[in-house]
Amino acid sequence: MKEHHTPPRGRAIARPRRAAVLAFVAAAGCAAPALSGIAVEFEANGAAVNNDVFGAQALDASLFTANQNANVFGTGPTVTILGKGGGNDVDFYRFESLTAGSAFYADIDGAGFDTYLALFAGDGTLLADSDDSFPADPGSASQLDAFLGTYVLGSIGTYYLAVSRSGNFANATFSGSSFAQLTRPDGVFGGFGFVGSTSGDSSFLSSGTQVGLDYTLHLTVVPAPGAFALVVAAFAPVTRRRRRSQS
Ligand SMILES: [Ca+2]
Ligand SMILES: [Ca+2]
Ligand SMILES: [Ca+2]
Ligand SMILES: [Ca+2]
Repeated sequence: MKEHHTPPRGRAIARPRRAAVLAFVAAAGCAAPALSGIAVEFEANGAAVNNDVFGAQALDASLFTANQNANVFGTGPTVTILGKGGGNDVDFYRFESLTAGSAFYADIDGAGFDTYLALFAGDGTLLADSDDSFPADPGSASQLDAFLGTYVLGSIGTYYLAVSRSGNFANATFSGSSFAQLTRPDGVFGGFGFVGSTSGDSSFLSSGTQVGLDYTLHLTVVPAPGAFALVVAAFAPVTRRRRRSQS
């Protein structure tokens, strides 16, 4: 039987742990402050405030900045999240894809436990998941650090990425041969993408409180080729009208 749980609504959101962010920046050897691209998970040890889509921590588009971290593939818009998990903790993050066909990948580095990642559509339907990553990618000492992607986000809109411990997997099932291997940016296995998994089922086998084991999660969303040109084209008529009205 599925376990029903109600996430606490009176959430006590910890203020961003600035000391932790600064320590991370120092450890990463960043010469200039790059705090706009870093988010700190708001969950506290012993709490379970972001264990489902309803409590998901929002990642504002402004957090995604051009990647300069050697532990992340490419230079695409990336946000780095300093999170904590372990046990049966599940951490959901919410983000928007601003163009249809954006390329997405999620990269766990330096986790203190065996991590698993699952990607969900805005309605909670499981799109892809991944557990171990062979060989370990830059920034990971262990292949137990999960890597999910590259996955093409088909439409503009909301998506969710969840982090949990390996073994505490997403519940959704899929039928037949409706899955395909994903390819990491460097050409090796990057998890599985699904078609037709249980609609709207974003539940996990278990949901528990945060134990406090560190992980670093990098999310990269690369706009589809030509998307920027389309955005410019969409604004061009407005620009032309404004110029005429000024003359
Ligand atoms: Ca990495
Ligand atoms: Ca957590
Ligand atoms: Ca959590
Ligand atoms: Ca793993």
